Amino acid sequence: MLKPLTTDIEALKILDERLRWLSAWTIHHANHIRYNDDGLKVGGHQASCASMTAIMAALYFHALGPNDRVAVKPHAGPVLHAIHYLLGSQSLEALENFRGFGGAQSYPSRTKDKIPVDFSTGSVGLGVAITLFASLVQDYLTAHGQMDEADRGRFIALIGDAELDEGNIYEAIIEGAKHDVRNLWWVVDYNRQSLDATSADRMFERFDEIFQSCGWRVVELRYGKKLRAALDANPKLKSWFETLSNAELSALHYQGGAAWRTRIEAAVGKSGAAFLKAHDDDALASLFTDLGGHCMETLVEAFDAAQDDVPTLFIAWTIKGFGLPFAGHKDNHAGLMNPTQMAALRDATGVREGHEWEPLESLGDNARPRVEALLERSRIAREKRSRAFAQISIPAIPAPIGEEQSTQAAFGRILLDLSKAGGDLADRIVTTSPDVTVSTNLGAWVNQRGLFRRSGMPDVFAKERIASAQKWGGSNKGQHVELGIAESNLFLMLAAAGLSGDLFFRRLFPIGTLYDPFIARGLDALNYACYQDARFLLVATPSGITLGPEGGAHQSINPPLIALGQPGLRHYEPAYADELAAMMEEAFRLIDDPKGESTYLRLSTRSIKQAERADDNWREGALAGGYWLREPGANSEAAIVAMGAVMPEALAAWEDLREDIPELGLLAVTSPDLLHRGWTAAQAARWGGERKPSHVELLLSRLSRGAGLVTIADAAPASLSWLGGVLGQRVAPLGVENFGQTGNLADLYAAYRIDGAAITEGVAELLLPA
Ligand SMILES: Cc1ncc(C[n+]2csc(CCOP(=O)(O)OP(=O)(O)O)c2C)c(N)n1
Ligand SMILES: [Mg+2]
Repeated sequence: MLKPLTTDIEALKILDERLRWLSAWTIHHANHIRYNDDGLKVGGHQASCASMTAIMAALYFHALGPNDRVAVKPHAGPVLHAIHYLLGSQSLEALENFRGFGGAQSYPSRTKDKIPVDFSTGSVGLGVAITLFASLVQDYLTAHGQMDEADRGRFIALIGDAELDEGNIYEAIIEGAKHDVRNLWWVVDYNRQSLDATSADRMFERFDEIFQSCGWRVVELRYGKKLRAALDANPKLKSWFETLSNAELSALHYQGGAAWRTRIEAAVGKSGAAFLKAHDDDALASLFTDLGGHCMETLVEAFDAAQDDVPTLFIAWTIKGFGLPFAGHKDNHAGLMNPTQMAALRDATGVREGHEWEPLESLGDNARPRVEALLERSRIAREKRSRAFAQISIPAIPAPIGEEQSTQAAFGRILLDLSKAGGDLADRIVTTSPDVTVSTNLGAWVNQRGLFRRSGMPDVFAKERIASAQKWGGSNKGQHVELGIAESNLFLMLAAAGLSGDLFFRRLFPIGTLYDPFIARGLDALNYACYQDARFLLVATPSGITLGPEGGAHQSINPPLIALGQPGLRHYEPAYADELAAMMEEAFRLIDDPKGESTYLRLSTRSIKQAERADDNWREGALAGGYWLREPGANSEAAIVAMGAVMPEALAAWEDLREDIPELGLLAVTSPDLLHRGWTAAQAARWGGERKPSHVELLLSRLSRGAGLVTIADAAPASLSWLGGVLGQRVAPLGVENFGQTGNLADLYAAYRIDGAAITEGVAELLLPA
């Protein structure tokens, strides 16, 4: 049932026009007015903004509720800033400094922008899909009684039509269908143009079918009221109009009334005569721009009609650059109006020269209070909220007992023990995995805590009494979200769950598991999660060539390097179970620390003899990135530097060489990432006058200046070889630079030269006189 139209459509139209003006002006100011001292193009997307000002006005000033959250298409960032400027939550300085240092960001950014940004966007497709996972997290929280039903909101993505080519969107809706997601509105700004040109025609017909088969309602807003009436009155004209290709339609929008007339005359002949007579060229141009996405009545009606929780895709037809001189031109994506064109737009909008930034400039006495009333109503709903942290006490996590263990098995044990012990942390942990739950050792945890399914899922095998180690029943109290094999979805799920404190005021402790090599599959989504400062624990296992016979395409080499270059993600690579326990405790603490970050644990299936500890002194070093597993002698000339699963080889080589080189040390690196960060931070601090050596400098200064380091890891050798640069020590880097061969460990380690013999040779070479 349609809700009656109580909305002040006229006031919304005024706001639409204001948004078009202010977004264009903000970009113009940054490009043509602000002093540019380096000559670099500033840029901005006036056409992409103009395309969706009506949609955004209808949403922000009419349809959005206080708990609704929106991902705005990156290139409409200036419209979002304009909205907040009108609402009083964006400053003039930030707009004047659009795309400048500290100013309003090019693309909406949660962490860098001062206005409330619900989801950062920029890499197209990701902002769309995260809304789906945020909705899933909301369902999770309400089902678990951690969030009030009354605080539920809707998740909205404003999408560019070309953005729909991003495959991650389809991975997301497939996953969403399995979980019966709801409370989603995705609004496509269907301007039929991408960056390069007009977009291909054929595929778009299919999009609605794809969405519908995933359980979505598809609402096409093709026509505005006026255009629909005109075309309905003239069926021939309508069928001709509907055969126009994207390129033809865009070209006509650009060319204007006279071109429409010529084409209509040629296409429908006499049956169009009366219609053409009734419209002069200007009226024709204006009528044909009355597409659904520019017609306020149509938009408001459509949003009002979709008040249930069925996920809904709105396809709103628009014109890229609507109302601007390059409307419809295929090259307008990064097009900027020149000063003359800008002045014409200013005059047409009724803005006086010199008053360009006035929010409600030149509004008459009649319109002003009505527009102000709309703004006032929306203001309450759009305030920036502070981030919420759980502030729970993270319990000490004891190391699992066992003389021989793999870090992967220890991970499973730690979670199982946590679950059994219960408590705040265990209740707030949510695990997720793309179909590798069992093989990454999450199984015991899932047996304890269950799968999350909003509407329940029977464990058929258990019911039939078929023996299985794994329970596989779902309920709305389960704490594991099982995903299909789509690593991009894993990272988007971690992003959404990792923002639960920000979005829902309830911090979860998300843990995601996958095989280490497949991080690469979801890398942009991982980066996207970190960019928004989502907090989670990523457990990647197995890793390296140490998985032996499993081999081949499952071997991972470069993730430590990826982690080294990824802000917001701390890499730990433990060799022993006690290190892992300390790291997990630290990772949970970091999730809940306003200044914390996410953690990536690179684990292994190799069972190794555990370290005998005389005390706890190793712990602090292990958390800081490394510690001396075997102390070097005074002024030592050499050290073995090893990370993770190859520690037994390093220890054995150390034992062998000790007789000849009694001062030889063995440095266990637990995080090249932290060592490197500490090194550069200490250097930066020195320039500021603070002289405090970093952890890695302290570690390496135990050796002589000219000492040699043999570095070894089951990873790219560059993960550790940089250590030679810290104090200028020489390095023999061992590691894996090739992959794809199966084999047992001895064969593989020998072939790739990460065995004891290679270490011995490396040490010998470094100690031999040149
Ligand atoms: C992952 C990714 N690839 C490429 C780009 C560069 N890019 C920015 S916008 C755009 C085209 C967008 O077209 P559309 O989604 O239709 O948006 P419009 O500007 O037409 O509204 C491209 C290719 C990007 N931002 N992200
Ligand atoms: Mg487009």
